[in-house]
Amino acid sequence: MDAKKRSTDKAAQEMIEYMSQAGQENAWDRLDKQEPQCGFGKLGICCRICTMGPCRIDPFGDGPQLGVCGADADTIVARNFLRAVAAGTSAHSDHCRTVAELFLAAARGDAPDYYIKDTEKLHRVAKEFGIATDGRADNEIAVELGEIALGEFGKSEGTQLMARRAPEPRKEIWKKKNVTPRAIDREVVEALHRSTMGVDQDYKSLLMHASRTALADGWGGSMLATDLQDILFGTPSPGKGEVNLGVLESDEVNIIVHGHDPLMSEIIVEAASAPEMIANAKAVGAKGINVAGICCTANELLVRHGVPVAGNFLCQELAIATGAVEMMAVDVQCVMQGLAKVATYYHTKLFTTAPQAKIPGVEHVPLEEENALKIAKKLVSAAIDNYKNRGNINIPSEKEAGIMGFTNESIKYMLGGKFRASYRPLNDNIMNGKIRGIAAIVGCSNPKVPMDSTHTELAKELIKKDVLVLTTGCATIACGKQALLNPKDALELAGPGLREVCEVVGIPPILACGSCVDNSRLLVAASEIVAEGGLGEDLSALPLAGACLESITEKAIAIGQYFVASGVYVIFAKELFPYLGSENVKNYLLDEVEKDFGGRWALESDPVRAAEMMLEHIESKRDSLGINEAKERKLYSMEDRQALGV
Ligand code: XCC
Ligand code: SF4
Repeated sequence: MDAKKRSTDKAAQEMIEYMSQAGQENAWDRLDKQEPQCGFGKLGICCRICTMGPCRIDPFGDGPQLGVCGADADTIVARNFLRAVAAGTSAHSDHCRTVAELFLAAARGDAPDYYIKDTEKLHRVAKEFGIATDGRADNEIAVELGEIALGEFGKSEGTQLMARRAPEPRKEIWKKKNVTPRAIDREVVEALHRSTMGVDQDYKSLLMHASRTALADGWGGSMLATDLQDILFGTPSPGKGEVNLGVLESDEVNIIVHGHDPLMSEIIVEAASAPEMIANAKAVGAKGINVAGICCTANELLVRHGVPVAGNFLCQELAIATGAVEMMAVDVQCVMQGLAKVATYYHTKLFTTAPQAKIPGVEHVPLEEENALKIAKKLVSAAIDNYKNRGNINIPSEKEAGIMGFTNESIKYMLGGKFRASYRPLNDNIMNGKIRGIAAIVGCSNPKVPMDSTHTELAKELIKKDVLVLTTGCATIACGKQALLNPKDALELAGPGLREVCEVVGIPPILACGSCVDNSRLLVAASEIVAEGGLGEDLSALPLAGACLESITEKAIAIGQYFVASGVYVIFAKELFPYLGSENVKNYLLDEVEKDFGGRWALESDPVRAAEMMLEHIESKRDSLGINEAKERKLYSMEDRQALGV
């Protein structure tokens, strides 16, 4: 076991060593035990959709080329891809539905511990949805907005309201291809239906529906989740935060919130700051209560409240192994069942809090809308009571500070000021070439890749080449751990053009934009950059590229596909893309899809090479826009002027 091969982050290396010496297993050890992993699964050519199977296609061509039903590799791989997109869309969207339900309950006064924090955004989104706002109470507007939002999941007619935010030519493309997303539930149900035995057996047709389903995520569930959360919990604005296991305190009650859905964790943060809770903590000998986050719940709390982040996905087990965590409350997604085992070695009390997510042996305390604060206080009290049970602790010292919490709103504000908030300065600096383009770095951590290495190397390569980087999810936390969200440190690594612009407008070169549902913020920002003018008419014209070199979940496939169907070039790590067992599917996703949507997938695992590919793409878009030509003053003749009609 070589901890350095498992992670590039020192704190994690230390904890990996520590767990190994203590004989405690984590994700890396379990991965070792799984090796060699199934070659059919890696290529996406196994099918167990019906009981005539499970079937698998021989990738070398000697053995069977068809499943019992006659399905070929194209169909099987395309179905697997579509099902991944559907599952990813479900994850983001079911999270959104929970938020929408609570939003509505809060607006109706049925969830007394929650209230609307950003009324400006409430009015803005309400107007966008055609809701009358003049002379109406905020709560009344919010009830109507909440009802419409919930309708987005199951409405019997019409398409996603958020998709209207896309540039006109983009909407035309979606219309022409018949992929404008309808009700979210419908797209997911149809995806599952199409991919059952004996239904859709044309890989192109299956993949086209993958686009529609993914768009229901990006321009539906995810975007709606982001906006409703902003209205309910406040729209983030850039602020300081700290990242890595060193945020755990040796002399305070440490609470970790982990997962994705901020409903419970928001209230836990509130409960932990209640004077009586702090007094109780002091009564048991602690100096206070420290709440820290892991995964996207962490991102949600960080960008809104500056709550420190203990780590990203692969840090969850390591955090417990510090022995300093009194309580961990988990909600949905990316929560390893392995936590339950690790927690048995320590005093940590683990709770599941989302009705959708339980773990055997772990106490389940579901959030109740009417009693949220009371339940949160119960959890915080359990943490305080548990402080006395602490044994030896081993908290790595590493932590880094950075600026996080950039949104479409705040970027515009920083660029143009309160009264003239606008993307104009950004567009101008892209057009004059000081900034070459924009890159999105998104994704997870995966034990198959040395933790944080690819996200951070890629980010460094890109800013060095004057590309402005926007990041979300565990990739953001990776950047944070390596001080790349610290504006001073990051600016030193930035190319001269990017650096100059960042210094003038006061933004760092890597913008931490929040959780994975907040990838929708990038879609909105890109649409507004198009609307600002000068960089083409559609998202596909922008000098923009995305990358996800460390991923784990089906959600990443859904995100990738909605970016592609929105016209964006997306690079993914080849060995984490299990859909290459069909030449036709591969050709479509890596090439032909560009004719349909202007975006496509590309596969590359090496961050330096991926950065080059993104740059090539960005420069080719700049060429097409005509902003790379050396500008010469054109002397007009009389005929030229007449031709111009001036
Ligand atoms: Fe999960 Fe969102 Fe991936 Fe991190 S980045 S491992 S999905 S927590 Ni979303
Ligand atoms: Fe096999 Fe076809 Fe059934 Fe899949 S759907 S398990 S390929 S028979």
